[in-house]
Parts: sequence; structure tokens; C-alpha cells
Amino acid sequence: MTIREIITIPDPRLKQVSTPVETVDDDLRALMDDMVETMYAAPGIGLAAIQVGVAKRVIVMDLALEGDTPEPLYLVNPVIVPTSEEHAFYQEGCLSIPEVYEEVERSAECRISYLDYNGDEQVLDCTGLLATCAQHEMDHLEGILFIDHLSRLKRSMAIKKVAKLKRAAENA
Ligand code: GNR
Ligand code: NI
Repeated sequence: MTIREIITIPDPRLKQVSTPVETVDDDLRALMDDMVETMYAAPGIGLAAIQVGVAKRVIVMDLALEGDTPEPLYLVNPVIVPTSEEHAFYQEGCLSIPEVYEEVERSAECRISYLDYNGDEQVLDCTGLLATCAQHEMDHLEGILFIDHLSRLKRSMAIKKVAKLKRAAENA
């Protein structure tokens, strides 16, 4: 397993629409293993393949608390449907948009159908932070970032903040 580099804005790859996976094979499992290791190292609670530069419809998530037994979820070709009319606000962050945290409104509950690590069909009902995270990750597969849900002003402030951080890192 390898920790891969997480790409950050304004890398144009983050705007790509990811393509469906044809078969869940050992090559794909190697990618998913790397993604989980990369997510834990970051640390983060979710990661989409495009964040490591691979435009495939693959997501990993783990909402287990630090210190508890890890509970990684591997989602291939996920399809999401809202299962509640209710919406919820959560303060979101993204490993591809470092140090930006803003409230985003999403469906409070959703159901995801997907293929798991072994290529078997699964259905997962999500509430709370898991529902938020799942919708955030699904957006990545469509080339959408959480800042795209913000006002133009907040979005441009976020983009400038990341650019400034990168300049500071380069000059350090
Ligand atoms: O680690 C992450 N935390 C998080 C918090 C609130 C809503 C969404 C997320 S996902 C994020 C990791 C990430 O960038 N996934 O794409
Ligand atoms: Ni993200």
C-alpha cells in the first residue's frame, strides 16, 4: 500500500467527470487500498479517486472515530438517491481545498447503491455526517467541489486563500 499525493485546487483534474469502473479486480483493489491509506494519513473521513488523480467512480469513507477500530467503506460506481425531504447544514472541508471550512446544505438522508470491495452489490442508508460525506464524495465524481455550493464571494475567497497558502509554502 502506498500513500498517494492528494491534488488540490486549481488542478483542472478536479473538474473532470469520473468514468464508471468496468470490473472490480485486483488492480482496482490496489487503488482502493492506496486511497484508504492516503485518507487515513491525511487524515480525512472520505476520499474520491479523482483526488489522487484517477478519474474513476470510486469512493472510500471511514467515519470511525480516532482510536476506534477502522471501518473502511469502499464504494464503486455509487448511485445516490435522497431519502428525506429534509435538509441539513454541516461545516464541510475538503482535502483538495486545504484549510477552507464552510457550511453546506444537503439532503439529511440518502441511500447509496454501489459495488463493494469484492464487486458485490450493496445498499447503504446514510444519515448525519455519513449522508453529508457521501454527497460530498459523489459530487467529486461529477467534478463538483463543496465550494461550488457557496456564494460567488465565498468561493472566490476560498480559492484566494488556497493560492495564498501555496505561495507561502513555496517561499518557506
Ligand atoms: O475529511 C473530510 N471531512 C469532511 C467533513 C465534512 C464534510 C465532508 C468531508 S469530506 C473530507 C475529505 C474529502 O475531501 N473528501 O472528498
Ligand atoms: Ni473533498
